Amino acid sequence: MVDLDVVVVGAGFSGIYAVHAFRSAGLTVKAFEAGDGIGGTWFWNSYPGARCDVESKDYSYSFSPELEQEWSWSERYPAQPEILRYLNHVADKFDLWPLIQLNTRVTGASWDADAAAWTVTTSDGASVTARYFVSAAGCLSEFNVPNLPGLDSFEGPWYHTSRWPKEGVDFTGKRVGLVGTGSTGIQVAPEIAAVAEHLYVFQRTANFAVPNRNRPWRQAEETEFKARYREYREEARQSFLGVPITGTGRPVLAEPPEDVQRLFTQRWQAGGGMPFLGAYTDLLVSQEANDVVAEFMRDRIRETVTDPEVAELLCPRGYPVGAKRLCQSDDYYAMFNRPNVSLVDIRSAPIESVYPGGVKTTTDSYDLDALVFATGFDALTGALFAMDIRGAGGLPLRTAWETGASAYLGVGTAGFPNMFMITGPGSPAVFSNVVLSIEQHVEWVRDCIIWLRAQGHATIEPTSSAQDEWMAHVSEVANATLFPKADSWYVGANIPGKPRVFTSYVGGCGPYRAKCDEVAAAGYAGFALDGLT
Ligand code: NA7
Repeated sequence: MVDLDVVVVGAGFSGIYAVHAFRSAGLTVKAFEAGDGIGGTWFWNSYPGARCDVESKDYSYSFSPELEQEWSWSERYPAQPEILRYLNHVADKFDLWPLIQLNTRVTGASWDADAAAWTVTTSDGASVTARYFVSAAGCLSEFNVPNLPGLDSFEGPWYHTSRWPKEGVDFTGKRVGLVGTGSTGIQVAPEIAAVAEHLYVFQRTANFAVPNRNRPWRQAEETEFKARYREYREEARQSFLGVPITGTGRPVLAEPPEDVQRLFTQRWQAGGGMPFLGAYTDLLVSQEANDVVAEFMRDRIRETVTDPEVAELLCPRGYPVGAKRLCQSDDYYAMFNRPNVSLVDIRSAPIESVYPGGVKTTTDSYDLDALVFATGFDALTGALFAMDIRGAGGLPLRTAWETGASAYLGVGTAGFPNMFMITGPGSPAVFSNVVLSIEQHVEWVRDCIIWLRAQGHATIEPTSSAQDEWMAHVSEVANATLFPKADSWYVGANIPGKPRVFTSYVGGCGPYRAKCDEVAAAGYAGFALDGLT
C-alpha cells in the first residue's frame, strides 16, 4: 500500500494550486515546503524593493472566479508582501493548510519499480510513499553566491537577496557593496541608496531596464476590469506570453524612423517590458531590429544619468535587448545621480577577493560595512538537483541531465516514471506569465492522473524519442530568435560549469497549450504507459 496518491515538492504558486487541484480531483496529496511559510520564491525574496514585473491583474490565479472578484490588488505591479498576503489568503480560503507541511525540505525521491511508487525522503528524517511525485520546486529558487576568495573573512554582515532576514536590515549610515545588477539588483539598489552612507554597485554586465510606471490601482479601473475578467483570462491563455499584448504586427525595420520613435516613446511612458518589446514583430528575431530598440533605450539612460561616463558604463552592449530578462525600474538609473552612489565596473577590473574590511578588485579597494549579493539563481534545474532524485534503475536525475536538461513538454522526463514537473525545462514557464503556465501544467497533470486511473495504467513516462523530438523543436524555435544570444541564466551561463543549453520553449503559450491538449487527446501520445511504448 502506498501512503499517498501524490507528493508535491514546494508550496509556492505551483505547489499551492497543485494541492488544491489534486485534492479537488479526489486524490490524496501532501506538499512539503522548506520554508516556515508558503509562497516559495515570494516567501524567500523579501529584500526591500522586491516586486513582480508582471502586472497584478495578470500575476494571479485564474482558476477561481470568486477569488478573482473578491481580491483587490493595491498597485499596478504587486510588491512581495502583497503577493505573500494573497497566497496566504488563497491557502485560507481553500483550506489548504492541512495539505502542506512547512519547515520540511524534500531531500530525495527514488522510484521503486516493483511497487510502482516513489519513496520520498524529507529533512525531518521521515519518508513517505506515493504513486506520483510532482516537483513544484520552482524555476528560480536555488540561489547562487559567487565563490569569492576571502568572503569568510569579511567582518561585516553579508546577505543574498533571496535569503533576506525577515526582521529586515538597517543600512542607515553604512557603506554597502552590492554585487549583481539583474532584475533583483536593480530593484534593491535604490532602496539601499536611500539610507546608506554610500552604495557601491559592482557591475559585471550592464542591463536594460524599462520603467514600471507603478501606481495604485484605482477603484473604478478595477471594477471595470473585473467585469470582463473571464474573457480577459481566456485571451491571456491563448496569447503568446500569457498576457495579451497589442503590437503593431509589423516589423520595425519597415517603419518610418519617426513613427518608431513615437511608438517607443509612448510605450516607454506607459511603462512595462512586455508591451515595449512586443511593439514590433522583429525585435526579438533580428539583430538589426533589436539594435533599434537598444539604441532607443541607451538614449534614455544618457538623458537620465547626468555624468556621461557613468551613463556610458550603464549602457548595455554586446547582447540583444530581451536576451537577458528585461529589467523594470522607475528609479534605478536616476539613482546614479545621487552623491552617495558609485558604479564600479568589475567587467574591466574584476573582484579579486574580499578582505575583512571590504572588497578588492584588480585595480582598487572598497572599504565596506556590509555586502549584498543579488547574484541570482541556479535557475530551472537547481532546485531539482538539490534533491537526490533517482528514477528507473536508480538513475540520478543529475546523471540523466549531465549534458543539459531534457524533458517532454516540460512535464516529464524519460527514465523517471510517474514524475511530473510543474513548469519544467522545455516549457514556456519563465518566458510567460508564470502563474497561468503553472495553472495549465497543474491541470494537465491532474487530468493525466485521472485518465491513468480510469484506464487502469500504473505508470507513465515520456519515450526518449518523443522527448528528443520535443527538445529539438525547443532548440529550433529558440535558435530562430535572439534569446540564446546572451550569457544569462536562461542558458545557465551564470553558474560556472553548467552546460550551456537553452531549454525554454519560446513558441508561445497558446501554441504550447494546444500541443499539450493534443498530446492528451491522443491518449498521451509520446508517453510510454506501463512501460510499453
Ligand atoms: P540574474 O538576472 O541572474 O542577475 C544576477 C546578477 O548578478 C547579474 O548582474 C550577474 O552578472 C551578477 N553576477 C552573478 N554572478 C556574479 C559574479 N560571480 N560576479 C559578479 N557579478 C555576478 O538574477 P536576478 O536575481 O537579478 O533575477 C533573476 C530573475 O528573477 C529575473 O530574471 C526575473 O525573472 C526575476 P552577469 O550579468 O552574469 O554578468
